[in-house]
Amino acid sequence: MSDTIVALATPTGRSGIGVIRLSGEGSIAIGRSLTSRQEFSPRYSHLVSLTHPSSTEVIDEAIVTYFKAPNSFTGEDVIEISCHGSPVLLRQVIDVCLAQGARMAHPGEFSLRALANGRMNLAEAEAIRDLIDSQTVASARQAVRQLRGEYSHQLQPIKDELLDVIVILESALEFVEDDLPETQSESIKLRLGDLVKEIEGIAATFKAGKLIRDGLRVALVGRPNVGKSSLFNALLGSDRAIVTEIPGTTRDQIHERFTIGDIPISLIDTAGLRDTTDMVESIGVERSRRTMADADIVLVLLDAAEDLTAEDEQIIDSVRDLPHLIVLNKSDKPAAISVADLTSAFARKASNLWETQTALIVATSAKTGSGLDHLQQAIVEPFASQDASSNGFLVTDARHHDLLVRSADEVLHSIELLEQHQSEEIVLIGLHNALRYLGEITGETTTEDMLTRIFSTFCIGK
Ligand SMILES: Nc1nc2c(ncn2[C@@H]2O[C@H](COP(=O)(O)OP(=O)(O)OP(=O)(O)O)[C@@H](O)[C@H]2O)c(=O)[nH]1
Ligand SMILES: [Mg+2]
Repeated sequence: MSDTIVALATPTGRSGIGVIRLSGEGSIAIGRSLTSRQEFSPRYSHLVSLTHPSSTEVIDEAIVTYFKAPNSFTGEDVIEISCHGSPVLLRQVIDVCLAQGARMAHPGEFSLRALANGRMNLAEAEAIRDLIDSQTVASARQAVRQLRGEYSHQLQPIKDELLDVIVILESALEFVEDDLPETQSESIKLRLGDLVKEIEGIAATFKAGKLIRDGLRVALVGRPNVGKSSLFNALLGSDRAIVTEIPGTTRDQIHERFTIGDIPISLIDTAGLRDTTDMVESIGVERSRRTMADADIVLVLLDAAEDLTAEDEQIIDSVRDLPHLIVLNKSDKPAAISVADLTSAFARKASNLWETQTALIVATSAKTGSGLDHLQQAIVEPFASQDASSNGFLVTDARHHDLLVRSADEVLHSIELLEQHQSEEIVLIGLHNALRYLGEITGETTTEDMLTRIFSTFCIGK
């Protein structure tokens, strides 16, 4: 018998309603002990007075809904109690549930039980987590697709095809004395080659999928006073960071989130980079350097109204091997440097300093807002997916991506072994691995249906 778990299903804090969820065999008994009601009809809302079991004190008026096993989210008896959303009250109700024999649920434990009871597969359970965590409409949409079983939908034909090939090779192993006939071996190689393309095609959507789910970390760096905090505020559309004309205003980093199109952006304002004897500022400078290394893209700000300084050059040099953009800010002021000047400076120095790439340069004014659209496009462009083959379904999870890549590698390796005329036994190892990796995405064990498939091709009596 599984123990009964309880948790608050809505966020902590004050709200109109707060929902407490119980799952397990003891749920219904706990529901009874909290109310004067003895029977709950499944899937009906019952308006009840919640009372403390040890006294007759009424705690709240609530709606109780009973989901009878196995027709519930977890597959067990589930009771949902919708109370008024007072943290004090909700705590009290949970305490009563605990006193009546429930225990606090671990994170994700309701979904885990749903998985254990076959109510959903692993990819679907992961989709629930992603849906709750999603930061944009696009990532929520992907999670819903995955939740509705689209993974199985995408992977099933691939798994079927892989199984077919496995069956042929297993049968050959069993019945054929010599090697596979050349024609059959050729056709198997072709079929496996197509499979590799299909698996790799799905895996390739991860670039776009990761982008809409996790987004990008974008760091603003530059020497003091070039307008990092001003640009930070302008991109967010709020006066979040302190801006003054005093160099060294920003001491600590500030993170804020916003979106560019469908892509969540975590924007980081940093302390201006310079040699300083000020203790606090130098810690800030050290942090800025670390942030640069961790960012998906670094925006190096320059002041368009001042000549390039040695500090600017040092900063540009330090991001040379990192993905970065050069932002020529304060472009509303009379220009001391222009995009054209900088481009030719880069070209001149191409042999030594900025040799690896022609940096993209964008002119902006944090003051007037000019160039901000262009900058936003330039930030996301290198990450946007060029591949349109995905029919809209995207792999968003690194675990799934890893399994797809490993699966494709195994199939590729098997093709190589076939080409070397290795025995079916050896070729099959990789194909079984590939199938297992695909099965791990949805969390199923494929062994049993594989056996059924294989034996169904055997003749009676064998
Ligand atoms: N004209 C003009 N002034 C700007 C622009 N961007 C920033 N400024 C001014 O430049 C000064 C410095 O701006 P900040 O945003 O504090 O600069 P910062 O790079 O964050 O500076 P530190 O935090 O000291 O490293 C302020 O007086 C801003 O008003 C711009 O695009 N045009
Ligand atoms: Mg600043």
